[in-house]
Amino acid sequence: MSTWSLPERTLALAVAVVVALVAVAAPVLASLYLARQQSIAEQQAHMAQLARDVLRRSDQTRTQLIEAFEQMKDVDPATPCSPGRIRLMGRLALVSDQLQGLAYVDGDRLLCSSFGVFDPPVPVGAPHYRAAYGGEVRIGVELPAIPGTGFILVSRIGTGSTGIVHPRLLLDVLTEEGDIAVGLIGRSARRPIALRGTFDQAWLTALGDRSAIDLFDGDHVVAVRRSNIGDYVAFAAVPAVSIEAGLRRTAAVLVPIGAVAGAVLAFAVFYVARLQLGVPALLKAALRRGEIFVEYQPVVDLRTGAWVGAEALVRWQRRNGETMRPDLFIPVAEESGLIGRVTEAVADIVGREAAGLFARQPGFHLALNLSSIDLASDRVLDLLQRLAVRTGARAGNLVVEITERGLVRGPAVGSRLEALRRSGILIAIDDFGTGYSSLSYLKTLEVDLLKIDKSFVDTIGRDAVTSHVVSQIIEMAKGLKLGLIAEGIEQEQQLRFLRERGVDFGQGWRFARPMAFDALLAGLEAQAAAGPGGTPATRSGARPASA
Ligand code: G
Ligand code: G
Ligand code: MN
Repeated sequence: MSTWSLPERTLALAVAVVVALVAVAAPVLASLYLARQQSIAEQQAHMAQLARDVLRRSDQTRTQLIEAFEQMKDVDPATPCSPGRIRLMGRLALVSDQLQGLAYVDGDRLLCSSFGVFDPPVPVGAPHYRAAYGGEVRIGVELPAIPGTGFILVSRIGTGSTGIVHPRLLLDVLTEEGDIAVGLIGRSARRPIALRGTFDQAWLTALGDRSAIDLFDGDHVVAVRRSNIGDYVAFAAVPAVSIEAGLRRTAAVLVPIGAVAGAVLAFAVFYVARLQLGVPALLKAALRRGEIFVEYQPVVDLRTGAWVGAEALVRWQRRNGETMRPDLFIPVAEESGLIGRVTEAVADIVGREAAGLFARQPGFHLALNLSSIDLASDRVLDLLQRLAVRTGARAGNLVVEITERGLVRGPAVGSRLEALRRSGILIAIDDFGTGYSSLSYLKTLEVDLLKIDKSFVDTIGRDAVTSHVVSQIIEMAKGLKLGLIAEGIEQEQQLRFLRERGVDFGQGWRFARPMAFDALLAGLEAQAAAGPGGTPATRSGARPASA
């Protein structure tokens, strides 16, 4: 039994709601996080692939340029554009798949190329930069008759031999991936040679002296690869927003599912919580409105089958028809301080329904369940004495059932029980065997009856070990001269087992279910026509009503 106070319960339930929300939110957030990590990792690999492709093409181009320069090196500076030279350049361009053409540059003028002599010469300006390994690079040079394309011109220093490179050829690594930037960057000059999209100098800085880096700077997923042979690096970058677009699609599926699951879970927890917290208020109203009533389950003499007594069991049916189970609301009543009023209500109902009962049924007994909290107060004595007066009870007609747990509540309980016994009320230990299983209190406390819990009776004929425990309980009770009532008898086999071992009394659906008082009375009268009954046997100190 839980002994939490109301604020503690409220706190616990608030925690439960929070836990439920976290339980749903955490996997959703975690999977979004993982999806993001996964997608960054995928993009990173993709960018590295693209950068490597650009680099491979650029290295190829460089190699072909150097080969061509080798072929062109025996130039006669007097006739750099002779028909023989132009044919040579044409042949070299033809065998190269990366070079658009070859040319001869004098100063800042392009005199001729594999396409022919330029007349007048084409001004190409000064080189944009000089590569670290010897080579002058001009970028974005337009050639006559091919407007709109900025070619890359690479010249071998001091020779005028020049290669013409189409920038798209270097970057021709992707099909239709709109927002991916790729480029070839002159490393020491820190200048783009060929570029599609935008380039951030910081990426080159991040590369430093390393030959490769993969980075995610928050805005872009970037891969930079340095050439082993040339003074340039290739990079590819994709903006984070396009990753987020993919994530949004994932989130668009995950988040609603998570939100719905979370809402359902939180609502369920909240509903249960409210119901739990609301029970004391509902119970108060129920006590006021008379939604509480009592059913009586007969206790039978196992040898004769006669009804010798009955246990009063509290019932609560709400106006909407819902029945509340006592094993659920009794603990709540105990926690919220309402158990005293429940006990009073039960005693009051029993007193009314069973008024004068024992005058007509002197050998019968009625049992009430008491909570340990009831035993902590003096009111319980008055309550039972009043009940005794109303029902016409004499010693042995009234029984109180207390659970084992209730019994170990301290010295006040012991003295209260003694006072009850002095006024002729029998004490039964309810649910025996399920509680503290320390039997010492049986010797120190004066009790009259043991009720063997249904869980033990259930094992008879099914579980040899536990049914052996039943036998031991029976022997011990006999040794202590306690009366025994077996609870929850449902089968003939259980009845036989218990009867053979000398158990006097029993309760269970095998005999009768809890019933209204009228039905109990009717049953008793029908039985009176057949023969006499009895009361539970008691130990020497207690006087059974039939004596
Ligand atoms: O028969 P039923 O399912 O209602 O019993 C459920 C539990 O509620 C049993 O453990 C029984 O002892 C307990 N109980 C039934 N009526 C009362 C009562 O009036 N007071 C107390 N304290 N417990 C009761
Ligand atoms: O007070 P106690 O814990 O003994 O409560 C008895 C409980 O056991 C009540 O809920 C009562 O309705 C229930 N009960 C009584 N006899 C039987 C029975 O034969 N089978 C089952 N399943 N329950 C029973
Ligand atoms: Mn009981």
